[in-house]
Formats: sequence, structure tokens, C-alpha cells
Amino acid sequence: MSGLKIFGVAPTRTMRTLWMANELALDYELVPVSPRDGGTTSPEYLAVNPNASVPAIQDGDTTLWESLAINLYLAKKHGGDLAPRDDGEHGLALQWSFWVMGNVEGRAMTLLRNRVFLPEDQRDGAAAATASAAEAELAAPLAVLGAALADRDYLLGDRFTVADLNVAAVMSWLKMTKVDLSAYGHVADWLGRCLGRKAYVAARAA
Ligand SMILES: N[C@@H](CCC(=O)N[C@@H](CS)C(=O)NCC(=O)O)C(=O)O
Repeated sequence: MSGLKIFGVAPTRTMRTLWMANELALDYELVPVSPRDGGTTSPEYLAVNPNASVPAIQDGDTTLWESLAINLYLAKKHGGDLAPRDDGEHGLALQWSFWVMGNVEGRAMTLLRNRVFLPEDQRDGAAAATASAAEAELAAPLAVLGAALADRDYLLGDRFTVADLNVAAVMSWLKMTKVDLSAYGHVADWLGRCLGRKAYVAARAA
């Protein structure tokens, strides 16, 4: 088995993997698998990802799922500026990736569900209250991220790395849900720098 296959469709967490693949200018095949049409539960796909979710990749003999782990793998394998340069940077890339999954993703998903996916005429009342509670819970992690970015352009210093990509890919949901970042200037500026990258824009259009 050779060549990189990315399983998924762009308007899902697959976008995270496509963003990384574009940053690294990788040659890949996008195998369209969508949760919307039962694609993730076919026996063929469950053999690739038993979680019945996207994304997943096959790269030679390596099969992987979990979007941010896939990105850490691709960055390490292909090197360059996006990859951690030493053990300390490697640790920080893991730290920020685990952090964003544990502290931001669930709350951002609650916001997406209640402010974007729900039909517009059902977004007030309980839905609005649930969304506001999730937004309030984001204050502490946003302050942590803002403090980390106070004296640097990117999470590991002066270059964009897999740590930024993984955190910004999750934080892009906050933009979609119109979370007010005005109290977090460093975060807003950094997110703008990350989501302004050509490789991200191309991944969204894939
Ligand atoms: N933690 C996983 C989550 C993957 C995930 O839940 N993907 C969604 C699409 S964004 C999915 O395929 N859900 C299956 C479904 O809705 O049936 C990751 O980051 O890769």
C-alpha cells in the first residue's frame, strides 16, 4: 500500500487534515466518506475507522484516525517549519493539541449545535441559554491562550507550526459561531493570522 489517502469530506473535521496536507503540499487522494449518507458506517470504512467518523488516513501501511493526531503524525513525518524542532517543541505541540480538545472543542460544538445547526426559529430559549453557558465557560481557556500569545506571534514562537494549526482548526468553530473575541486581542489577531493562510482557505474549498 502506498500514497496518502484522506477519508472524509471538507465540511467536517476532515478540514483539519486537508489543511495540514495543503500546508505540506502533499500529494493525496481524498476518498469521499460522509457521515450524512451512511458512508462512515459501511463495513469497508469501519475497517479503516471503527469509530464510524471522519477523518481517517491511510499512509502506506499506517492507518490513523483522530484529526489532531493525524496532523501531528503528518508534521513529524514530513518535517519542515510546521514540525516540532526538538523534544520541548514536541511536548508543547502535544500539550496544545490535547488542551484544545479537552477545553475548547466540546464547548465550541455546543455553540455550533445551538447557534448554527439548529433551525433559526429554534435558536432562542433553552438553546440560547445553553450556548451562552458554553460561551461563558470558554472565558478561562481563552484567557490561557491569550496569555500564551501575549509575547509571541505563534504558540511555539515566531513560526506557524502544527500546534497553531491544531488549535486554530478547532477555534475556527468560534468564528463560525460568532463568539466575541474582542476581549482577547492576542487570540483574535493570532486566529486571523492562522485562518488567513492559503492552505486553510484551500482546505475549506476542497
Ligand atoms: N475526535 C474525532 C472526532 C471525529 C468526528 O466526530 N467526526 C464527525 C464529523 S466532523 C463524524 O464523522 N461524525 C460521525 C457522525 O456524525 O455520524 C476527530 O477529531 O477526528
